[in-house]
Amino acid sequence: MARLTRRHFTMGAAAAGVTTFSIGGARAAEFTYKFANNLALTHPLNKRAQEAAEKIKDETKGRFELQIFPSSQLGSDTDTLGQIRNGAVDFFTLSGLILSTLVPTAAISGVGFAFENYDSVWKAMDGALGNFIREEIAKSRQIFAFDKIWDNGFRQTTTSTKPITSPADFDGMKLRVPPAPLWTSMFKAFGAAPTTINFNETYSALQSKVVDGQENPLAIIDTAKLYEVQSFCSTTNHMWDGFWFLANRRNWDALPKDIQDIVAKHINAAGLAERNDVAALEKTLREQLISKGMKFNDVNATAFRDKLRAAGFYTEWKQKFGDQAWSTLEASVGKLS
Ligand code: X2X
Repeated sequence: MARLTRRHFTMGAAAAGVTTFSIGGARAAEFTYKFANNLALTHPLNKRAQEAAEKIKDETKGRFELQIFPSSQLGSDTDTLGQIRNGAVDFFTLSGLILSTLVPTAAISGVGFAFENYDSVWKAMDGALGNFIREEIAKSRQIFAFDKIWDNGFRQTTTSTKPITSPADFDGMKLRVPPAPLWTSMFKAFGAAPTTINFNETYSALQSKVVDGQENPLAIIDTAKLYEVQSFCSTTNHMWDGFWFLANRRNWDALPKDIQDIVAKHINAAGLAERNDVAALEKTLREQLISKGMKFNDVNATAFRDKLRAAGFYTEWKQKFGDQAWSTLEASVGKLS
């Protein structure tokens, strides 16, 4: 009953445009913004976002509250992309590849074997390539991306059937890939049979054997407990993937400048901290996942890259992305096609 009364009071007060007070006496935030993501609470992305939320609340003296919805609680990535565009969600972390269904060139950072290591990733994504993609995202007018892209990691291949030791092991393999044309194209080029499935349905698709494998960084294989339904992990390192921290343009513009500055400062700093966390995890998780029963093997990346080249993957995507985008990528990472 108390809850009902309070809810009515809050709604009435909000409708009347006056500041609301909760029953405990703590003042409700003036701005409550929703941040959606597809990762478990235990992933560094959510830990760092939580820390940022606390710092933002402190520094805005409670005026701004960042509400975090992990684990696709507000819907799949495909659904949430719709919600960040129309403003039902205020912030969303999304892979550039999935974002490419709205901003085609955002997928370019996911070209197979483009980045050799983290040094080349951050040089490109904090430099010319990242700037180019952020400008393309901003052109959508509905959304924009914060300065610092967050890390997902270098993607590895897991299966329940057999290890991937050479490209031939991909032949006809039923693999889950995220919903993005570049992913489907790449795994077809490897010879596999990719199926697009949103991340929030991936565990159950693996468990019920709708697909035999998937590919994700170790931090996700661990925090999403994919080791429970996958036996082999082959360190294919076929792609680096990151999460753009996206904001709905209209809702962002509705914030006072001083609050915008505080939010952006803490979000970007949290992104940098998250990058370090993920890099550290990539060094230690292999042993942990082995102790949880996964069998690891390393591969010769050259054979996989040659397979993509022979299948015409680079030629096709160079043409799709266009000369400007492709030369921006090659200026950062060297010649690809
Ligand atoms: O869907 C995936 O595999 C994930 C979690 O890595 C992305 O968000 C692209």
